[in-house]
Amino acid sequence: MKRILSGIQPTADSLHLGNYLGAVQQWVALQDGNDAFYCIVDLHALTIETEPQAMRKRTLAAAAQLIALGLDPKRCTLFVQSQVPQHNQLGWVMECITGFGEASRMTQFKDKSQKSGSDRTVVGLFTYPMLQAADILLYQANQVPVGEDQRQHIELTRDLAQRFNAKYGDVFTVPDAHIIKGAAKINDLQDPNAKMSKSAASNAGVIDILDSAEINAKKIKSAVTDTGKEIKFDEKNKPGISNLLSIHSALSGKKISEIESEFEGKGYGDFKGAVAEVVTSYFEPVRKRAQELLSDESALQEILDEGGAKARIVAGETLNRVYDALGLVPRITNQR
Ligand code: ATP
Ligand code: LTN
Repeated sequence: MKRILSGIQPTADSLHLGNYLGAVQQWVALQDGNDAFYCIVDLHALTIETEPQAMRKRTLAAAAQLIALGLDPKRCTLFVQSQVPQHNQLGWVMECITGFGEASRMTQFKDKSQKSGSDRTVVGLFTYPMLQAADILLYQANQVPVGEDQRQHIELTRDLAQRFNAKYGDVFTVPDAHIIKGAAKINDLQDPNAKMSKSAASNAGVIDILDSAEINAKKIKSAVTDTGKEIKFDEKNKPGISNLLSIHSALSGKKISEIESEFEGKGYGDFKGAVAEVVTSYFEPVRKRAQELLSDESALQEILDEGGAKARIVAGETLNRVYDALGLVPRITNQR
């Protein structure tokens, strides 16, 4: 069985359509026939200043949404990163084998630090990819299902695993990114050249899974489209329409070409109406289920506790091997 690992940050009250299509839809599919670990990466979310109450609420809301979207805690291990201390411990080791220049080249760091300026950029944002590498390598993951924006971080993780193995002996599985063509980058409905993002300046182009059907239908109907009137997939000249075609196709299961011929001779209005229908009918039951799950927080916490216990066993085994390979002197008694 292959080992799968992925993570999502609790940085917003709701997950968005890009998170689902780029990542979580694959997480759900990969539960079967694999040994899958999925992690709510709250420590990564600390790189953005958050109110403690919001952090707690968002972590539980992320768990509820992941389950409502199809993760089954009986078929996968769902856990919270901060409950598994080995992530920080291996994170430090990763920091000690990463070059400063190498870390400085990470585009997510460059983009995010540029936006906030160096005085407001925390060091944790710089070391973020090394903690992410630890998340992955602790579980000896073979595959990491993520959206396109994470490709560089997975590349770094592979480099670090190979570097460690070459120097200290074969400890880590070198993971592959699992990135699905078509859904790997869903764009903002108001700015179809930018990725749909939780941290976007405006929420007008972001489809939140926990929003009502009315709100989401309205956002889709006011999506920015291109001049012209053909419903045709052409990312360069028609980024808005192409984005909507990708969304429709990923949720309806229809091929892009099928959707194009269905709308031949019809206008943008008809097409947007159909996309709104596909999206809202898909997520309406998810929203209801997530709200039900959120009404029993202790049941959610129990699921996460159980996941954490399973994760600590696997993570602990890897960390012991790492410390041993590095020559750190082990404790001879487990007491205290
Ligand atoms: P932010 O944009 O604020 O950094 P995010 O929306 O990217 O946050 P994350 O928790 O960082 O959310 O990402 C969770 C997963 O969702 C990752 O695998 C990421 O690649 C994927 N993802 C995020 N946005 C998109 C998108 N627009 N299209 C496809 N996949 C996406
Ligand atoms: N950086 C990722 C979140 C993340 C992650 C991981 C993804 C943290 N640790 C491990 C895959 C595997 C992001 O989506 N922004």
